[in-house]
Amino acid sequence: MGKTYKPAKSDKFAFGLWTVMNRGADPFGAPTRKPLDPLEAIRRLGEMGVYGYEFHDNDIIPIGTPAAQRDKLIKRAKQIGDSVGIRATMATCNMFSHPVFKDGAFTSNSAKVRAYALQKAMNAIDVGAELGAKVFVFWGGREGTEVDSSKDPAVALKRYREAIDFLCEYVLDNGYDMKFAVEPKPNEPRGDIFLATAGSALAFTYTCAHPEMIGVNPEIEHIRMSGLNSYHEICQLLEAGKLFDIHLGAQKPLRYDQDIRFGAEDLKESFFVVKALEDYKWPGTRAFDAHPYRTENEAGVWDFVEGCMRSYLILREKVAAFNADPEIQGILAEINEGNRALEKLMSGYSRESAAELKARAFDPDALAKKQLRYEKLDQLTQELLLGVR
Ligand code: GCO
Ligand code: MN
Repeated sequence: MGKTYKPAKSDKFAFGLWTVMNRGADPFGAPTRKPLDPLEAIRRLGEMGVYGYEFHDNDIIPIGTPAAQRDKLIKRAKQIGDSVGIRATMATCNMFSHPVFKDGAFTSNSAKVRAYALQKAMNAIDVGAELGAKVFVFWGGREGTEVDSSKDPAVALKRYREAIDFLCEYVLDNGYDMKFAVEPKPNEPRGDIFLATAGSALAFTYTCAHPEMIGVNPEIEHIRMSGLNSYHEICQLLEAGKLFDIHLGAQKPLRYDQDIRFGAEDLKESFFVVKALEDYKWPGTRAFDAHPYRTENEAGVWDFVEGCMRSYLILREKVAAFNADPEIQGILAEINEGNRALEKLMSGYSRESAAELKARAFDPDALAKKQLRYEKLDQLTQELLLGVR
């Protein structure tokens, strides 16, 4: 009681500018909110305790903006950011809105479109560097197909890689302090999008010329759209040292991209995502990428912002309670049964360790008899989340 759950800059929350600028349009309906000026969005987010903002080139600088105006907009964004203590933490390139990208950007069948995409990406990287963003995301929303005869996915991925490799060299050549993160998504707006899951994006990074510069930006909604477990996907990236950014939001599984407020669906999975980020002391920003409901007016946009952060802070508190709960920790200790001698044997191959392991007598029937108290463990977790523990 009496807790405010007010975000501090040290909580390192971030929002995509496009999330609060979203006007509630969907494929069946027109916008329900007035346009929000990006500089105003930066100011308001900063005032609300948000640490960083993420942006597409065209969120701040519309296509075709003359150079002098571009410079002025960047300067204004910096000034406003400084005045309310918010910085650009991630930049990205919009390669999906303009009809030129209707059949892809880096994977388009047209060399001219691919070249334009590369040019646009370089310009966006320049803007990102000027505003101090250390992460640059590639969400290939249009990199995909509806018609499989139109594109060979192997060729498309080769083109994707060539573009990323080119841009890595561009970053290095310019001495920018910037890393890349690929954001996977299975579908929408394309029927099928290349690099559909965290695992496929992760594998792709290792095939690039500078794998150390490229990680993954998983989004909870995109993972759940495939019916997968966002906690598992995120932990795999953490373990591989490839979690370079994250997009937090909520989503019912196996549906269109609902992009709803963080914590609004599957609290338990959201809890475990927060637990992973906190337990591993992941240093990145806790970035939200979702949309206010279409039913909201301008005031509701800020309720959405506040709600995302409050849910994160409350879940973070629940993580601390989980980690300190004697009964929960007791069950965890009980199921994590160690054995020093065996662990040593398994920890690295040698002929001797292999021979010793093969000679050991195990009693699988006896081992199988141990009760694993997962009913109790999950119920305790549930009750902790429900606030009665
Ligand atoms: C989506 C995506 C986008 C990207 C963002 C960065 O709505 O499917 O999440 O929001 O994350 O546009 O390019
Ligand atoms: Mn996203």
